[in-house]
Amino acid sequence: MDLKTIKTSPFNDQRAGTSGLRKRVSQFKQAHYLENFVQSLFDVLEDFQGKTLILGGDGRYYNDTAIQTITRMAVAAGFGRVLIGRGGLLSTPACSHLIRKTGSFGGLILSASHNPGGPDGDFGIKFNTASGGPAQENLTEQVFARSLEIDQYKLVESSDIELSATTTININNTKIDIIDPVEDYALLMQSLFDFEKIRVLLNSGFSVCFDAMHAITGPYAKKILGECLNISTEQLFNVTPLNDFGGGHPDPNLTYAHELAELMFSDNAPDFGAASDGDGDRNMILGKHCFVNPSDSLAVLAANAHLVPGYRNGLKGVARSMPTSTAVDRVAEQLGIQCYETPTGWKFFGNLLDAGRITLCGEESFGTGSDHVREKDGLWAVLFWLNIIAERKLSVAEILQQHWQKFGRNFYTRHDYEGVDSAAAQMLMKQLEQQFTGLNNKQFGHYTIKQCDNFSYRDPIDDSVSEHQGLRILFENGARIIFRLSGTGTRGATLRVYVEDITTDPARLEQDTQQALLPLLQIAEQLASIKLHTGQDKPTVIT
Ligand code: VG1
Ligand code: CO
Repeated sequence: MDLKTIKTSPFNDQRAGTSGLRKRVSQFKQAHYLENFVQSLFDVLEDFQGKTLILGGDGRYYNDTAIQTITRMAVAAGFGRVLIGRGGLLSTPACSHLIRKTGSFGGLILSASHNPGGPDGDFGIKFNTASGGPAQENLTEQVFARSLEIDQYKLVESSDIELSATTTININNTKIDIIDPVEDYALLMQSLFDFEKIRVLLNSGFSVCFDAMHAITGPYAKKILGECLNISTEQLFNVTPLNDFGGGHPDPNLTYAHELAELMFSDNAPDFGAASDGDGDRNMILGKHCFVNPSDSLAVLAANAHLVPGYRNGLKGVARSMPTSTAVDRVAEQLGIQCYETPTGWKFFGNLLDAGRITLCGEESFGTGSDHVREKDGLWAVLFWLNIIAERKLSVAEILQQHWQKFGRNFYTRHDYEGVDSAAAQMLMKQLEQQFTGLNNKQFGHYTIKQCDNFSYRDPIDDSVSEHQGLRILFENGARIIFRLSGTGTRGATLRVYVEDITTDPARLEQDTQQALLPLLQIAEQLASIKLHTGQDKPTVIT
């Protein structure tokens, strides 16, 4: 087939955020927009001729068109093989696994994760390297620089490829394989967890439900939870991926997965409930009448990992993103292993995982994962919890209570203010940071400030430094208030306020989170005038 070179001119907004390039569909649909980004990436990458590229996405609107375009460009660029999930589908963790398993050069994941989809929603694209993890900042910055200069891109003139069935075709010197998106991932899960034990738990009457939120985990849940674990189809909700996620927000939290949350707090609540996000890397875990805070989830997984086949030999170390609560730090201390604190975003865990410094890692934003892939992994976390429950024979609530009794409890909440005017959000951050020098040792009731800073991270493996990763107000007793602006939003700014306090007082362990954190929330308002700057009296989402 003929190669065609198309003239183009740069856009100036193709810098990757926390997790790849994420924009409104209307922006992505502009002529040459996607092509410019992909060609900028191919221009910057080296030595991929003849090698394999993995390609797939979460099935959102524009996924199909983008798959066709990228395949034509990958052929023109000289990849030897393009491996595409059937229907153009691959979850983020499954893509990461395939890159690693097949020894591919890298992969392109088409997703805007938890952001809404559809013609008026968002689209996104992210490049993962041979390790299976998201590209590091030095690469994404090179791509951005290239995107400001680009004047042409190349593609092969071919008709659309058929994505609906597994098959192999050749275009010029490139082999295109359409593969089952679930199979390899399902095998990986079976190698890590004791499916037989989980089946025994389920047969004993322990009831489980899962909400795929009309996103990518639908087919994975049907195979792994439905076929392998015999969970009935009535217990698997919204498992048909829709290109607009049924009009919902595929974000597994108490606000956007409210149907599941309501069920889990109702009289006929099952014993266990879980949900995942647009691209399948997040998880929300609920027990009967009980919500597991993601920071606690990471700590519980770390404390119980030795019960699970894949982690029986113990953990090398753990890591959490800076705003994630320090619950896992105390588990690490007891286990005598290192705990690393990284900036927000999975790309920062990659080096630690590759270097064998850590086995488990996680973020407060409903993301947990391990060295089995180089992304966070939603269904993996669900299976991990089920395996722990099958071993310990306790309810989710009992596991949490016992954890808090042993390690103390981190009260933790995140308040998101979405759709804030960008300039106003910047002003809030600037004015707060300006006060920092005067805040040291300042006392608010029984909270005394120990340190305030703008978090900066030096990667212990490659010494790269990432600055301005969030404003931290740290108190003497371990309490923290953190302010950050989101790097994944596409509409104005999203302010995230993370608040945490620690207690070991047995009488306080069961206290309501928002109640326990009220004094710190008031300090946050006092210091940052959140209502004034955002023009909102209350957060859009409370976790
Ligand atoms: C958010 C979360 C962050 C996560 C990122 C990508 O980023 O806070 O923890 O890594 O989303 O998640 P931000 O910059 O909006 O706070 V996702 O599920 O792309 O897969
Ligand atoms: Co996601």
